[in-house]
Amino acid sequence: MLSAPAYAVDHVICVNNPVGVTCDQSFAFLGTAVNAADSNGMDDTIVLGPGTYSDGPYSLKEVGFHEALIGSGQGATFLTLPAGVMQIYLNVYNSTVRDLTVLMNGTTSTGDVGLDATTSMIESVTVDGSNTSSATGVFLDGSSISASTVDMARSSASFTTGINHLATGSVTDTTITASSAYYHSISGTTATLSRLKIYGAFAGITDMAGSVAVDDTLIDLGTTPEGAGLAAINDNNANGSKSIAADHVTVLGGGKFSVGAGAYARAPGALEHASITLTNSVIAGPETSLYVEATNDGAQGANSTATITTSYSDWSTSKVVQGPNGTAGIASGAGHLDVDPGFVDAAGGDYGLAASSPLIDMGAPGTGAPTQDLAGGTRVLDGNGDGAAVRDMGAYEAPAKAVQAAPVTSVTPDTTAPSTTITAHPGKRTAKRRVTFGFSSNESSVTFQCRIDKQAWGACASPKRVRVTRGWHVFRVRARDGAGNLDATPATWRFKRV
Ligand SMILES: [Ca+2]
Ligand SMILES: [Ca+2]
Ligand SMILES: [Ca+2]
Repeated sequence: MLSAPAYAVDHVICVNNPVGVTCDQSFAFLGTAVNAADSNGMDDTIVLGPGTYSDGPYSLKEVGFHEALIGSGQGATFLTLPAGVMQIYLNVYNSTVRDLTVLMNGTTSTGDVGLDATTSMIESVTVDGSNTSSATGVFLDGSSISASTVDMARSSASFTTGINHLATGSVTDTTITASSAYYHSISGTTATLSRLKIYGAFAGITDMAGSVAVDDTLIDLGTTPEGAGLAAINDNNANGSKSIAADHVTVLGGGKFSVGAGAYARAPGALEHASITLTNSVIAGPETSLYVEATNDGAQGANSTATITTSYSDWSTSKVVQGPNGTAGIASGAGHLDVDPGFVDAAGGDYGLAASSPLIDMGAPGTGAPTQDLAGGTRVLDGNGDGAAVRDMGAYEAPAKAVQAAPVTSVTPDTTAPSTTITAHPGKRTAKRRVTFGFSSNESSVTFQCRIDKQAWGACASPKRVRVTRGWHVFRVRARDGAGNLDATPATWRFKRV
């Protein structure tokens, strides 16, 4: 991954007097600065003061060198253009872009792209295309973006795309709003998405080829019909596989015929394999939670396959469409719940888990990644106070709850006396000088007291041997339980030594 160059070693070009920067060269216009940087045979950092720059479009791409374009902050430094057709506001190659806003003109925006980045790193940038239609906010080719906002028109009629992502790269800590929020393509490449807030209409995350790994992300489809939160799909007769691995993703909203997660391998003239793995996730809004569809025309040499595998996730409905030459299936593993997620305040847009949520500590057991939730908070926490930290389902981890003391069970006082039974004794008439008694009680944990004739009660245990003189005798024994209750009717045996 490319890193931002240090000012000290770069050639610093200043535009419009940025504060606190030592400049090697200064210009009044950004267009002039970009032209200089693109042809000077060295790495450059262009630093922009606050203000609006509209003398582009800008293309920062000197082959063999790394360039950087750094503003004075989102909402302070604006790059914009007058209305025009099919224009790219900022085009960068092998560059870093940071701390600025690209403001897209909504007058004639069809085909426009706010920021087109190849093998570049975008950080803390806002692309505002909220008045556009049929436009794309950010085009990433082998590039990554973090801590940014891509704000396109969201209505289904606007046909906007938030981020179109080719090849390998990451999207992190970013909010995307568009009618179709995020696309990935290019076979054999993986895009890594973490901690995103996605407000879409037709589509949240769509993988057309290759793989997408997404974690700790919220996808809200609004009320648009036929939207899909997670879709592995390419209907263009393109062979190959598309797969999405979703962990801690929450899908909300969706109108008629909407789908939470859909794997589609249905292009007739292609051998397709579409798969989605859903773990620790929540499908709360769409009409059909999980949808798989597979078929082809029979001339592809094998079946097309569509598969969804879920575990430790909350979802309700599913649909399997298996046409000719298709293999479609849903594998529901351990930990499936079908419950109301119990959000903190869904109406107010807070999709954290309330303390009473049935999703708390119901995710996959064990530690490991991810270790942060969508809010950047710690995973894993003990949200139910049972002393064991287990991950929650969905994008947010509920706060830790203090471990509860073991419940105090109310004890009914023991007021029942034990009873005592003599189990062994001499005959009524015996010639023996020493006789033996055995005895027991109906309660355990008792002690015994014995008495012979008029002697005092004394502690004893079974068997008890007693020495007796000739004549009649009486042996008594009584049990005493742990609560101190004493048998009021001692067991008695009368006998005569002859
Ligand atoms: Ca240069
Ligand atoms: Ca938890
Ligand atoms: Ca717990």
